[in-house]
Amino acid sequence: MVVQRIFRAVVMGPPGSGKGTVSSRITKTFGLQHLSSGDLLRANIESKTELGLLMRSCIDNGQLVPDDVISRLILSDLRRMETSWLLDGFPRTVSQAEALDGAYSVDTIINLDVPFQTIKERLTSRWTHLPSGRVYNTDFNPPKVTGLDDVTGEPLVQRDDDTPETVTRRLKAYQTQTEPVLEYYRSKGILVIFSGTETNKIWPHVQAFLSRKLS
Ligand code: G5P
Ligand code: MG
Repeated sequence: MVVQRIFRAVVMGPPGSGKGTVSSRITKTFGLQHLSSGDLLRANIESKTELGLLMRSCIDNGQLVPDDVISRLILSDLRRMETSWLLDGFPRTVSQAEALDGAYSVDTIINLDVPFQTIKERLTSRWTHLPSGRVYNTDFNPPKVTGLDDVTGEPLVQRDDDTPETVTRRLKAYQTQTEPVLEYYRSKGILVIFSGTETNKIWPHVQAFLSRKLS
């Protein structure tokens, strides 16, 4: 099904909850353009832009980058995109949510509610193709050839912020800075929560919800 009318959605959830995995399934199934704040920041680090160099230590330490920096980056990319889109990893603070609200009206917030214990186990076995943001997992969705991206054959890497200590800091940042955003959207009546420990069990519910929403 390809989206016919303007539709803007955000995928939220703690680090490692499956935002990237679910976003790529939504993109494939519904043809929505996907923008991930983390992929965008990592692309800046990879190509050594001034912004990437400045933000690197924040990201490697598991802290959020400043609101004004990320809001400017995302809003300027959204202006270049199609009118319908799917955001992943932004907004992550109430101030970012207000900045997004000032520019666009969002139809729905899909929140992936996955227990922290499940997340810690996943992230240490994640492998990423940095140029595309495609993610693999040695247990859950291994690449066809170990260490190589299925599409390009290029090498996969482990993210610098996927060490157990940094994951703990990222989860803490999520609790203190991002959980209040859920309340913000709940009060606007657009928050939908999908709970579970396995993406393959959560996904059919997300798919059914979006099919209903878009039909
Ligand atoms: P990111 O890049 O947005 P996070 O921490 O929010 O990073 P992350 O780590 O990218 O989120 P995800 O996208 O939610 O996780 O999850 P994923 O990659 O799809 O899945 C995680 C792993 O689990 C993968 O290996 C996947 O294959 C596997 N998996 C999925 N489902 C299952 C399953 O059912 N079972 C199993 N066994 N495995 C599964 O942000 C990074 C940093 O950038 C900065 C911050 O510093 C942040 O820490 N940043 C921002 N700062 C300020 N404001 C913002 N808006 C920012 N956005 C990014
Ligand atoms: Mg991600």
